[in-house]
Order: sequence, then structure tokens, then C-alpha cells
Amino acid sequence: MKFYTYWRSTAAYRVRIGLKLKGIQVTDYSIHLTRDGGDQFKTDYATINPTSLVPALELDDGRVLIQSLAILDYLEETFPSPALLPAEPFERAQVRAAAQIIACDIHPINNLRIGQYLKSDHGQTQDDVVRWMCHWMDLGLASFEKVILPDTKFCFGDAPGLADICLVAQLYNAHRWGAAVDKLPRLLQIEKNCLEVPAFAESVPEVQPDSESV
Ligand SMILES: N[C@@H](CCC(=O)N[C@@H](CS)C(=O)NCC(=O)O)C(=O)O
Repeated sequence: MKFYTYWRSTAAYRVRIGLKLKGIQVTDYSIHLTRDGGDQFKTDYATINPTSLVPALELDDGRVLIQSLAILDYLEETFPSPALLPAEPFERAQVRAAAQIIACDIHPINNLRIGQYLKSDHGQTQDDVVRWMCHWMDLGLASFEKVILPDTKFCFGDAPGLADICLVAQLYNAHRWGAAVDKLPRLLQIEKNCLEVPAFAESVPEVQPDSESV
């Protein structure tokens, strides 16, 4: 399978962790999001993913999946072990709800194109954009902490799953932009526990082949 990714994309980071947890081999194709106006808008990639966002996963038969959570759902159904979701329906919904706090409530309003638009069309500075992002991360991550289990190694138990995947990827951005993560020690402990798992450690943006020193 072909995995269209960018080292600093947190949505791609989610899928990267899921692929590695499940031991699925893919070939990476890096889509540089900021160089020359962004490779995501160039015809080659915009034909593969009409939303011009990463990630995308091209299956061996040429069909393409987009949207990180939809890709992770597909991987869960086609490579069920190890499971990213619990078996029991209510528990599955709880894990999905936590994941969606990040993927639906925090990430979409902090995306690269949001910041670019705030600057280009609304007169905001880079500092304003960083404050904007940190505001929504602080609010969303504090809610996230309240909906996970209080005293487990990972968000919902003894093994990492979908909520941990979304958390670790979002915390990467939270550290990057200076969100108030020191107020969320439980999340930092879960992040530490996750990063001791090889699939997470090997998925860290800085160790990806397309990473850059910035
Ligand atoms: N909801 C999408 C979000 C994808 C997304 O926003 N990706 C970002 C990187 S994390 C992107 O490609 N941004 C490019 C841009 O904003 O132009 C998903 O979960 O896959």
C-alpha cells in the first residue's frame, strides 16, 4: 500500500502509529505541506486526495482511502489484531468519543490552512495564531483527560488504542506550540508510556525519513 504522509502532520502521525501497531508494511510518499505553496495542492496529489490534505492510503488495487479516522477504522476491520478498539459497543463508543475530541474538536480548527487563513485574510500575526491554537488545545485536552479512565497505563486500559494514538499525535503539536500540557500530568504519563512502545517510538515525526531540522 502507498501511504501519503508528511512528517509533521498529526493526522498522518495517527495512521502511522496504527499501521506500525498492527505490523502493516506500507511505502511512504512524502507530501511536503509548506514548500512551494504546498505539494498537497499539486495535481498529482490533489487527484489522489481531492481535499488536498494528508494522509491518504492507496490500497494495492489502486483504491484510495482518506481521513485518518476512516483509514484507522478500515485497518481495524481488515487487520483486527491487535485491536485498537474494545469489543464491547459502549466501550468502543467511549474510546471513539475521546479520539474525536482530538480529531473533530481540536485538530480541524488548528490545521495549517486555518492558521494561514487567519494571517492572510484576517490580519492575525503568527503569535495570534499560536495563541489561538494553544487555546483550543488547552480546552480540548483538559476535556480529553476527564473522559478517559483515571488510573490505567493507557487511556482505556493496559494496551494502547485509538484514543492513545490521537493523544500522542496531538501532544506532539501541543509541545511544539507551547500549550499548557504541564497542567495535564496524566496525559503526559500516558504519552511517556506510549513512547516506550516501539510502534509509537518509530512513528515520532523527527525520526521519519522526510523530517527536516527546523
Ligand atoms: N480530518 C483529516 C485532517 C487532515 C489534515 O488536516 N491534515 C493536515 C496535516 S495534519 C493537512 O494536510 N494540512 C494541509 C493544509 O492545511 O493545507 C484527517 O483526519 O485525515
